[in-house]
Amino acid sequence: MTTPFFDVDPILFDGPDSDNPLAFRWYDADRTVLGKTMAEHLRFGVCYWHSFAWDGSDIFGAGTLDRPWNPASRTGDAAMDPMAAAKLKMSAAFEFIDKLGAPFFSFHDIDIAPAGGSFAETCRFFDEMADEAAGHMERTGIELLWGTTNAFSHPRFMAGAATNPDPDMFAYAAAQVAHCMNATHRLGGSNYVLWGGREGYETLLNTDMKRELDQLGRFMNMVVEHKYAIGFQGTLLIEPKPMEPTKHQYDYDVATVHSFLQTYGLADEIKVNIEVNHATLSGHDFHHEVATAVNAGIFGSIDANAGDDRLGWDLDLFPKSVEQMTLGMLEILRGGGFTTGGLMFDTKLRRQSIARDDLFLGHIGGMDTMARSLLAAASIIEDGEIDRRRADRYAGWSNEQRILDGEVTLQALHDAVLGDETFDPQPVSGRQEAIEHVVARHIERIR
Ligand code: XUL
Ligand code: CO
Repeated sequence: MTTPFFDVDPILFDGPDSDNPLAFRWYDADRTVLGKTMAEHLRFGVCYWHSFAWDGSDIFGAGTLDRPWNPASRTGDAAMDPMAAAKLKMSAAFEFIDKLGAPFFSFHDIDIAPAGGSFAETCRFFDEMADEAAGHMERTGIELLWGTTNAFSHPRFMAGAATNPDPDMFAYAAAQVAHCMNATHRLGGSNYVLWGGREGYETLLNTDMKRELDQLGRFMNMVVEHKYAIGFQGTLLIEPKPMEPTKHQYDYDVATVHSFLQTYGLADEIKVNIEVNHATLSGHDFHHEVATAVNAGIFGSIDANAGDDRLGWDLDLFPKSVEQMTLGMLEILRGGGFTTGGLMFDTKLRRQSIARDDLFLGHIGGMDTMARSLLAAASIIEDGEIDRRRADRYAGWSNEQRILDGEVTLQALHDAVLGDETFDPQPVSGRQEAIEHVVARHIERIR
């Protein structure tokens, strides 16, 4: 056993009245809610990149965080052998996830292993670190929610990966994805995520959008073919995002991804990984994105985080708004909950949060926000008033199903309205304020 990195004891549930910042007030893993435990509903995961790979830098300044394995961080040791650094990082990551009590983790290929001098050497490093992860998983019982490929940070991908004008870059990204999918399969991953980091454009003046979308469609079909070739049982997920880093990203939002999947014959093969702050960036509410995915039958998993009302860049903050997340959890529960997906904290500390236990405080706050939101959403569902009010708004349709069944023409409706002089439908209140009061009451009263 290596020396612990975090001077923190395992995090326990201590109840809503607790003042202990290193305890859960709402996340009680074994508590039953709507017939399942909280742990089964929420399926929490910790991401490797922001929590362990990120150095604390922003576009104006250098790495502030205490990450001895990362030479670009404040305490980084440039002399450390890269594989020794990767192993130190991994033991700290598993120590953290284990003490936090999250059942899952996720990684990009480049988060867990250093780059080699060639693709073959990079693959050797990566495979050794995947084996190392298997050992930690075996020892702790932590499982892999998803693996993913970083085909956006290296300069070779500056003009995209699958959508790159150069087929050699497409080939490089394909090789990387195949290798990372194989490792995700070996590690028993529940999902494989594809975020189109630079699959988009800066200007149409130099971009053939139709060609790039066709390239992306072929790439995703190759990913599906590979899934079957290796027998991977997990779910493939695309993560929508409207912009950042490129001015326009092709996977703009859930509806755009659904249309892309339909166009390229992939709608039964790939689902979505919805990120809360990406929803905000696309001009949608988080719960809108969840409901859109559920309606389309492509709801998969969540990257749970938040933005900031006054800062534009994708900040990936830990979620704090119980109201925002209650509305999201309500749509997740209405959709039947997670199957292979879960709640991944694709989140970052603030650049000034440099104490080692800050990482615990961020995750505990996020998990409590989600647990409290689950309780509020479950309470809304059990109570039934909101669902009743919603159903009531459409009650008139129960006598008019034939319109929707195609038995009535536009002309027939015209003739019927024209022929009935007493026909004068009256508007009724949407009762939005009343329903918002109901939501507030549930949030206030849950315990
Ligand atoms: C970027 C983002 C990624 C994906 C995985 O905005 O969310 O970290 O979750 O590549
Ligand atoms: Co994400």
